[in-house]
Amino acid sequence: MPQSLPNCSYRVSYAQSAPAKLPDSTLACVRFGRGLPPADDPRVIDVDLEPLGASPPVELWDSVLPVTHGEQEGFSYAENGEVLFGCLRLPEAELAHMDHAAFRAYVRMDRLMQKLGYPCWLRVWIYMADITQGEGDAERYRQFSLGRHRALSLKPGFEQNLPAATAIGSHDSGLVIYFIAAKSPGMQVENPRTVSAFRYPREYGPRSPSFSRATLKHWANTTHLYVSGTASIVGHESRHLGDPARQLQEVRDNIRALAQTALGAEGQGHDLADCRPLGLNLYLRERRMIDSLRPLLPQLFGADTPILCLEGDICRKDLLLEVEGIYALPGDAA
Ligand code: 3EB
Repeated sequence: MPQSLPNCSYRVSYAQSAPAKLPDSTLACVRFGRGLPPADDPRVIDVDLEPLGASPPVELWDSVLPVTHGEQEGFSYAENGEVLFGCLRLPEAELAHMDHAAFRAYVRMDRLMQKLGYPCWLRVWIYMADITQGEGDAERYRQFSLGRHRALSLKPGFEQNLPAATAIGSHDSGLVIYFIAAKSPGMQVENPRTVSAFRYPREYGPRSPSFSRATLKHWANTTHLYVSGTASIVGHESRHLGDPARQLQEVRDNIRALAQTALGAEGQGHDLADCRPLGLNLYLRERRMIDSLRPLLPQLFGADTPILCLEGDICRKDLLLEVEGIYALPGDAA
């Protein structure tokens, strides 16, 4: 059989439900929803955020190379020689000191990556219950950021090598962290319209959130831009308080600025509209916002863009929504 060179060792797709039995080629199967029946495959990652509307709530990461999967260091993981997918779940009982829990989680993540030979972080997803519970510096999210910073700042130059991230409040209890890592580094991309999160002023917490706005990664024959959870922030301030439609527009402008920065670094004179979205997630603080926002989605993010809408808390109380996703830069053959 003629073999064509794959553009990339994995594919992302969406489904209405998870396959009854995952094929050997699955790296990860992320199921969004509440009250899901338990799965017995460690590659299934359950995130208890309610999907809104008809969006297919299952994200499948499928490999074109042989996959090894298992459990180590408390993580479930799957790898294919190019990319490592890892997942850690912490029950509420282990989160009494969120700063310490975050520190330990990041140290363990790093240990797993080193051990399996994927030392380079690309992207991390963090879902925790009650993300904005607690006042001032005692807020869970701020305590999480404190511990994450303590772990990541152990490495010299860490602010030039931060993973893209999403941090969203989930519903039931506990913490789920999953991540992708590679054998060689991606490139951190920051947004000229917003202050880098790792340089936020003190008012947002005792230590700033250690994540990049996006990571750009060259694969065999394509380049992927992993866009962090992007909110209606300009400079370091939340914009358009109380107005979800204008927040969504500001988010699009931020994602466009990120894409332009990434494309500029690649020496490409393209725009966001030339990039191919593999999929976006839209997180809404209040589910009722979906009705007014849905008509805006095609015009802001493209008519054919798969968008999964989820009800979830944003980690700043004045923000109503956030968008994250993956884009393939122009020039791949797919
Ligand atoms: C922001 O830009 C909004 O702490 O990992 C977005 C994505 C946000 C990731 C994180 C936080 C994080 O500050 C919040």
